[in-house]
Amino acid sequence: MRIIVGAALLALMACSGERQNDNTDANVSAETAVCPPGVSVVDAWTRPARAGQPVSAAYVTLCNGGDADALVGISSVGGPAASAIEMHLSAMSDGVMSMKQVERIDLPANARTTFEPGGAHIMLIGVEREIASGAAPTFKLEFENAEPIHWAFEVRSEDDADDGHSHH
Ligand SMILES: [Cu+2]
Repeated sequence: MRIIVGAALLALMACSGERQNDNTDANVSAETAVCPPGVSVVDAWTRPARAGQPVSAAYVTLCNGGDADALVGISSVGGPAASAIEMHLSAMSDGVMSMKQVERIDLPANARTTFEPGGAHIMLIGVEREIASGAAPTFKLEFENAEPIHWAFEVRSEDDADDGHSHH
């Protein structure tokens, strides 16, 4: 009897973790902002990585001055930066950070949406070539409504990206 109850509980937990493809259950930070018409890039950076590194991450801040839109695709331009590039959301649950792949990240109208460590991020799986300053990757960002954007991401080390939280 105890075993059956345990299995049912596990099934319930698995289901509750399956809400997908919207920002409502994850910590994507979006704040009201005055943006140029359409979707534009405010900031875009990626961590340095060596060829063959299993995973790395990139981050972008997008300003949407048009109607509600969504980021629906990311790919590398000029040769693959990684064997797979996915959009991920991070979420904290019971003190454990987990992440999941999503097909879209909503970009509310007249708002700035920020990808950041611990939140929405671009996951680079299987880094194919070195990512370093002077070897910055260019990504193509595709949107539901706005025109695609090609953007060279700035390469920043974790320390550069770390604003004010000194941990040395
Ligand atoms: Cu991830």
